[in-house]
Amino acid sequence: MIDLLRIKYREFHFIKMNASLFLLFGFGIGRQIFKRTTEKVYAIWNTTAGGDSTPSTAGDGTVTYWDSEPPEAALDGSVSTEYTNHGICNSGSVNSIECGLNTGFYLTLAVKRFTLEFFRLATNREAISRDPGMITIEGSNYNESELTFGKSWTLIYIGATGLTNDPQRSTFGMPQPASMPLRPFTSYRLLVTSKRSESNAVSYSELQMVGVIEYV
Ligand SMILES: [Ca+2]
Repeated sequence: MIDLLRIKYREFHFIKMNASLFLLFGFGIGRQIFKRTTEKVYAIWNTTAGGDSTPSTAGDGTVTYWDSEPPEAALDGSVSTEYTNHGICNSGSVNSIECGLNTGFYLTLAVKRFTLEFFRLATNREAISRDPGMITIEGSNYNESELTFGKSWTLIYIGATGLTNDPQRSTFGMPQPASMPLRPFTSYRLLVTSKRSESNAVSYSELQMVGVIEYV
């Protein structure tokens, strides 16, 4: 009897959770969660919205992301894996509010085009101080080879990540709507412009993008 009650309790919360997602995202009218397949994800640092992309490499010094926490980890569907970039700092830096800012990633989607309507960002596993606070998201329909140039990008979101109130570790924050008018793009670029507090990096486990997918 107790086990049956436990199952019913879990079912209630499962239905409640999905009802919330339905209200937030309006599933069922053509919107889907983007799922990365074979897309190459380019790590970048020292980059601002509208500016040229500067490549970031794996390592533990300045200009690097952790080798075991690459940008692909922010698009693998799991909140147990994360992307950590030091930006102007390194793994041994004194904690600073600047470390990891103006870092991020971009990718060209394998699908034909994607219109971003909402997104959610998920926290990293352990370091609350590394949580992104403000970000920019840009879209582009230029060829992949031209995406290092700032002129190829169109700003479609500038604002909060939805993590102002800590949702706990490895957990999605509040959904954030993309700016109007909504437009389809083949590529997306995310940059972190502020974070919660002093630390030696910026780190987040997942970017979940919800919108309308046009297939090839
Ligand atoms: Ca992940």
